[in-house]
This record gives sequence, C-alpha cells and structure tokens, in this order.
Amino acid sequence: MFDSLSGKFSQVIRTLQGKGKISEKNIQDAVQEIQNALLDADVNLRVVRRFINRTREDALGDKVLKSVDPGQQFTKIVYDRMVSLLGGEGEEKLALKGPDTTTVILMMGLQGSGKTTTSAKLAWRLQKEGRRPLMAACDLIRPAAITQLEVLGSQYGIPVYSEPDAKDPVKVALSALKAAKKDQRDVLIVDTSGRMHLDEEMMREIQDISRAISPDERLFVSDAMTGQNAVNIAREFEEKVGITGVVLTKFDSDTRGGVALSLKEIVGRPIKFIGTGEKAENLDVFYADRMASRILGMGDVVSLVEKAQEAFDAEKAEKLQKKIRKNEFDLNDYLEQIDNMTRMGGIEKILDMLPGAKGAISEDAIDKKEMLREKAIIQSMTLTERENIYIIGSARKKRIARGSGTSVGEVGHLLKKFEKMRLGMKKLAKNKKYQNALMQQMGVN
Ligand SMILES: Nc1nc2c(ncn2[C@@H]2O[C@H](COP(=O)(O)OP(=O)(O)OP(=O)(O)O)[C@@H](O)[C@H]2O)c(=O)[nH]1
Ligand SMILES: [Mg+2]
Repeated sequence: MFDSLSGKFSQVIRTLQGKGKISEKNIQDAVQEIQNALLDADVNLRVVRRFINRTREDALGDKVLKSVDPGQQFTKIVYDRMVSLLGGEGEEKLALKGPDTTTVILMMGLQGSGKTTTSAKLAWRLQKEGRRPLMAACDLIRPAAITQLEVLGSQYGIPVYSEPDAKDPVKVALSALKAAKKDQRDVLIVDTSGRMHLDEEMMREIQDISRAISPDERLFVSDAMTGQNAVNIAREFEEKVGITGVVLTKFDSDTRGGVALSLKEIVGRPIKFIGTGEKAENLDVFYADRMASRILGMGDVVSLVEKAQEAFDAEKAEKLQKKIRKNEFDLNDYLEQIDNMTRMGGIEKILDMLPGAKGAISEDAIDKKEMLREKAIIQSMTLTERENIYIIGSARKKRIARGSGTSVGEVGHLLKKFEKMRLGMKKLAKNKKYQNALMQQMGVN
C-alpha cells in the first residue's frame, strides 16, 4: 500500500533537503510534484485541490523560507497537512459503554468489503480487552453468510446469535439485542448483508436495522482497493444511516491507497481501524500520524519533524527573549503564550524553554481556568491596548469586562499581574548567568 506514493514523496523531500537555500520557485515545484503524486495515487480530485492549496499557503509563508532548515520545515508542513487530512493526532476510540450495558456496533458496507471478517476481528480484539461480545448474523441474503460468521465465531471462541430460517433482518437484530442483554453481553456486533450497488431497498433495510437497535457505532467498512466509487458510497451511507467510523480493509494489498486518503476529508468521519490481513489479529487501530509518516515514505520522518519543530521553537524563543530584554513584551505576546500553553497541554513546556522563569511566575499563573479567563479579557482589548496597557483607564476597563464577561476587578487584576510578571521577566533577562543558560539551552552559542 502507498508504495508508489511514498516513493514520490521521499523524492520530492530529498530534493528539497539537499538544498541549502530554498526559493519560492523550488517550493512551487515541490507542491506541483506532490499534487501529481496524489492524483496518480487516485486520491479524489477535490481532496487533492484542498490539500495542495493548504500546503502551498503554509509553505509560502515566512515559516519555511526564513526557517533554519527550509527542507525540514517543508517536510513538517506536508506531514502536518497529511496528518490532519487523515484525521488528526491520536486515536479515534470506539464509543464503548460501561460493562453493565450493551454497546451495539453495526457493520455496514458494500459486498465483499470485509464486514463479516471485521466483525470477528473486532469481537476478538474486544474479548482480549476483557469484554464479552456477541455477534449477530443479520445477513440473510447471501446463503452462506450465517455459516461464515459461525465458523469464525467458533474459531475465535465468540458466540453468534442466528436464526437460520428468518427472513427479516430487523427482527433478528432485535432478538439478538435481547439475547445479548439477557446473557449480560456488553458488546453486540451486528453483521449485515453487503450491498452490491446502491439499491434503495437494501439501503432501507440497513436504515431499518439501525433505527430498530440504535447502534452506538455505525462502522462503514470499506475495501481500500475500491476506487473512487467508495467515496460516493460512503457519502450515501452517511446520508442515509450516518457513519460514526470507518474501517479500511485490505491494507495489506497492493493498491495505490487513494481512497484511504480521500475518505476522511469527504465524509468527515474518522477512520478507526485498518484491516491488514485475514486473521483475527490483523486489525489495527488507525493512527493518522503513523500513517502519514508511512505515506511520506521515510522511517525517520517523525524525528525529522521533531527536529524542525525544535528549531522553530528556538527561533521563537529567541525573538521572545529579545522582546523581554527590551521590555517590549506585551499582552499580544502574552496571549500567544497562553495559546501555546493550551496547545501544548501545559505551562511546563514553555517554562522549560525559559529557564529560571518557573520561579518568577507565580503559582496562580498556572491555573487553567484563569488562563482561559485571561484569554477572554485580552481578546476583548484592542490591539493598541494590548501593546500599551497604560492607556487602559476605568472606562476601557468597564468595556473590556463587559466584552469578556468578567468584572472590572478581574481586568484590573490581570493588568497588575501582567505588569509584575513583565518586571520580573525583565530583571531575569538582564541577569548574565540566566542569559547564558538560556542561550545554551537554545543552542545559540
Ligand atoms: N488480505 C485481506 N483480506 C481481507 C481483509 N478483510 C477481509 N478480507 C477478505 O475479503 C474477503 C471478503 O470478506 P468478508 O468479510 O466476507 O466481506 P463481507 O463484507 O462480509 O462480504 P459480504 O458479506 O459478501 O458482503 C474474504 O476473503 C476475507 O478473508 C483484510 O484486511 N486483508
Ligand atoms: Mg459478510
């Protein structure tokens, strides 16, 4: 999967990294090549356009051209864009309820996409995690479907609810749910029949099943090998039934992978698992960041990206230091720091970047709620006010308090705290020993 795409990406990136200096033209060329590679991989045209526009926008900003290592920075931009295209960082967890209730998972998708196999894989995975799954055989169309699920069930030690002579899958699903509850099964996985093409009657059937059993998860199972059509089909399922997550199967196959890249963006639903083979253990949790580095075709792209990130941080920190030394640190900078802190998930990291600052910033600066309140207050100020807090008199304070839903006292408190902090930071920044430590930390000397 993705072999050809990866090959092309690494080539583009290697070319850029070899260059000490990068021009706008180089970047335009690189972006163009990435566009061709994505189109060759059968990625949806609209998705390609959006991806390319965003990448170009980021890449032509100051960030790349003025950065320490433009090649690395460009890689990071492409990587970040790829991660967000695939659904962002972290894992998309299944919506599992507590063990005292039954979580219902409905499997749906085209014929042969891997619903039955995935039902069994998922049940096996959940059972390993200590759950008690039951599978329901609600494919009453394909003659061997029930047997197939039963065989898988006995292979992996998972019970299957079935009614061999039944005609109505909605009834079977309802009875299966009843049986699951009676037997205190905490997960019910409902396998349904595949739809060859979008047959209205078949869509109504899956709609009816879904309405009857109100699934907590409605997983759209899609074969990674199907072409562009998969995107339209997913859209149809999303409209008619509603998708809560996507499972991409047959990732182990040799395909160009375009569908995988298009689905999230078009359908707007997260990819939760990928199938990488026929066996029970061949179902992996989907991680956009890991997939992105795989697609970029560089084992070490992640560390590369981290290095670029560090360089970027160091540059910013240096700028910030200059401002502090000159006493030019203003509320705009402070706001940026608050945003950084929330983004990075903690003040610690920022404080680590400014050695010695930990002591200078009082404990209450680390209060998250206060941080959000401060953010609201600063955002209600004009840019001039943020640059020069001394123009903020009582009329302005009142306006700011009203705008931010706080009180005049709270606005005053923030201004006082900020002034004190700035003085403290300035003093620190004038301290030679502190400066040396800081420079060393940033690798400047
Ligand atoms: N290599 C590989 N094969 C898979 C994967 N997932 C499913 N398959 C195979 O694909 C074929 C179809 O899988 P099924 O699970 O029967 O598909 P289905 O969606 O239930 O099919 P219908 O019930 O006919 O609609 C089977 O031969 C599976 O073994 C996968 O991740 N990798
Ligand atoms: Mg099936």
